[in-house]
Amino acid sequence: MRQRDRKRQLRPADPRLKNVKVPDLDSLDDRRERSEYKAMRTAEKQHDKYKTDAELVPGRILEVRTNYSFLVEAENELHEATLSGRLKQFSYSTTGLAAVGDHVELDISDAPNFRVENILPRRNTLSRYGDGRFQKEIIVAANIDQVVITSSWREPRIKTGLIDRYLCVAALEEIQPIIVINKIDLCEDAAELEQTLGYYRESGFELLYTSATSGEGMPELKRLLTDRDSVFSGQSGTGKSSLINWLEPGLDLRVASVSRHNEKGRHTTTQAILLPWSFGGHLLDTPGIKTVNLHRDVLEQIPKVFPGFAPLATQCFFRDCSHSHEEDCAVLDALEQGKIPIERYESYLRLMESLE
Ligand SMILES: Nc1nc2c(ncn2[C@@H]2O[C@H](COP(=O)(O)OP(=O)(O)OP(=O)(O)O)[C@@H](O)[C@H]2O)c(=O)[nH]1
Ligand SMILES: [Mg+2]
Ligand SMILES: [Zn+2]
Repeated sequence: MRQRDRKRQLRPADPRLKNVKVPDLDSLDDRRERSEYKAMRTAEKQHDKYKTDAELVPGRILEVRTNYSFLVEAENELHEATLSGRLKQFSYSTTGLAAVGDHVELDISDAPNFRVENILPRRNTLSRYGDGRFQKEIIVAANIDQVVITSSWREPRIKTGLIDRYLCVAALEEIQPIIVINKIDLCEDAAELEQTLGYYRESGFELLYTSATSGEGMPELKRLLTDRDSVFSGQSGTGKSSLINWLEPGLDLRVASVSRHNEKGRHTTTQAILLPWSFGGHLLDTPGIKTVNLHRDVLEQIPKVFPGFAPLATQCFFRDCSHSHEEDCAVLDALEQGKIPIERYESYLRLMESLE
């Protein structure tokens, strides 16, 4: 039998499958379209009739346990809640319907069976993308104020390319970035430190040198975190959990022992839970990442949002200047004058190349 005929024979004859609508796979590849679609469905759903006896209170998803069950904060209490049947029908999406940080309406009428009846539109999302063709989106958190880009000066050695990518993501999603360089106690050459990182401060970013061992820089970090919702992100072993434990000893998050952190590919933090600070606001500790993939859609925006380029890009002769071969390019001029370190410009080119 030819291969093609065999396939035909194997096709399922189940009549129930005939009317099943499968989501258009191409639309999964386009993030903007998808979020618009989601927002539209959410808006539609808002007009659906609720159960008449529903008693709705505002809440926030602190943890996504499965596609259908969550930890929700509402009226200053924590509740286990499930997705309402009405919303379940929309959750075919690969990424799930609800994300950590989502604002919801919680039906408390049938307590202790709490139901998430409505997911409100998101202000922003911090997402990761797979690097396959479809660049599957994984939402790390929604509706957050700031991302704490946590690097360590050594162990593991600082990767400024990663900081650049994070800063682009933050700019695109309008999330306030805070660059934290931890393990500053391991730094022996302050001049090298400043030479590597001073550019970020000069470009207007919040840049902190911290040590969870000596406490250096920690009061300043605490001040920036107070009353805001922050996501800690960065490579594994940079000290995200250690910083959080220093600030909020009661949490007692798991921290890698030095020997464990030397084993490659181990991640100490695995769960994503939005936790309240005792000094106001929330925190999300995330597992370490190796790289930050951006969605290819944003390629054209990178020349405008790459760290330090924003004020220059408006001065380039071409509005869509890619700062690579064009005449009258303010970025190339600044590079020539030594105002942009060559390392940053090379990092920019690498990022652009990776999105092409
Ligand atoms: N010398 C020094 N060591 C630190 C500092 N902060 C954390 N460490 C150590 O670095 C190791 C990793 O710390 P973690 O807090 O587990 O790092 P993490 O970023 O949460 O790692 P993942 O959860 O795997 O992403 C631990 O052995 C900490 O004791 C610091 O400021 N200085
Ligand atoms: Mg951790
Ligand atoms: Zn230019």
